[in-house]
Amino acid sequence: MAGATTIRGVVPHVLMADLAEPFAYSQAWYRRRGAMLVEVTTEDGITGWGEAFGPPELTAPVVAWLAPLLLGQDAMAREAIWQTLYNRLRDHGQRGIVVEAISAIDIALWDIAGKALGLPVHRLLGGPLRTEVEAYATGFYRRERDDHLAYLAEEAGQRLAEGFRTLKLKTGWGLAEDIALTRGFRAAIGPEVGLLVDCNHAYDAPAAIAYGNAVAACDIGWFEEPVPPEDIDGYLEVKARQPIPVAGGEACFARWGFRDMIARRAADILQPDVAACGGISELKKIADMASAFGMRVNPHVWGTGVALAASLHLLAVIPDNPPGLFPRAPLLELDRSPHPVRDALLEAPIIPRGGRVAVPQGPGLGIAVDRAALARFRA
Ligand code: SMN
Ligand code: MG
Repeated sequence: MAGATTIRGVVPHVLMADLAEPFAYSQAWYRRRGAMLVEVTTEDGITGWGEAFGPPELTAPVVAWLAPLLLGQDAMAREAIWQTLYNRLRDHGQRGIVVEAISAIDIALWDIAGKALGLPVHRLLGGPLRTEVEAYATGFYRRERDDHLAYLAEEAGQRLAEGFRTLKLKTGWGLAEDIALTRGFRAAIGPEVGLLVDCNHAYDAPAAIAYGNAVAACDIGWFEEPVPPEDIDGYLEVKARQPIPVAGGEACFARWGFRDMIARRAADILQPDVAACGGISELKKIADMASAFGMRVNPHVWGTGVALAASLHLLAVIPDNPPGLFPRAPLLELDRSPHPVRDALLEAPIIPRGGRVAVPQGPGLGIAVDRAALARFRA
């Protein structure tokens, strides 16, 4: 069926930049940082943008492989297209790189739908419930230095001066070191600042339980990815045997990947990433499942302004859990670690004010990609 919103082009863009100072999380060092953006264009000249989490060099070929399935389809048929793409690679996909590539395409189709209708994505989703969200600051990575507590405390001072009220510390450097670092960091930031910790599944269940009990007095809001994402029984043990609420989900994919986490109540807080879990369409379904089970949803966000904007539109409609006059609204994850591509990509960057971020109000994702930045960082 040919029409105005018929898809005419699907182009993956691989962008990459060197970092001035390498940093590590518990699984790897980063010396470069990149992005994989998908540009989908229609017959009537609308351009939609999407983004995939995960290594750009791996997700881009999957998008290129899927592109022929999209050409000639109606971009408004997001749900039908999602099912076509997922089903076509189900026997070889279901998670990881494949679902990340589908996520980027789905986000671009929502951008197109909003632009075609002249409405921001959160209004297509039936929102907004809220027009701005409180952000927590992600960063606090390990650097190639020895004075870890000193540079982390300095970084904390910068974030607090910017208005953030909650900080997420990276751990996973060994149990004894993590306990000392967590206590030292809490002492450095004082008792009033919100503190979250994320070890990126550096522990098994006994180590995670030992850590959680050892830092019980540090008033930690959540303990993120205590054990590997495949170990649901490990999550349940950690939840039962240490006092900190458990978070996870940035390495879970699609409704089926979250089904067991939710049905077994393996975490207190779910963290689907819009650029990984299957896009805006799939994150909404996951959030609705979580709502039915009374679980909090705080999306994981780690990309450029494209993924950030998509996350903000979802944050505008994720239900309060539970609702009430004084609900606990979901938090935005705002990565403040260096990312040259992210910083240059949008014509008008999305910036926090007083630790809060406004949901974009323009049509679609409500952002404009700077073509000069695309050219500058092309890998
Ligand atoms: C994270 C995400 C992506 C790469 C490294 C670390 C982190 C987070 O777990 O939650 O932001
Ligand atoms: Mg994490």
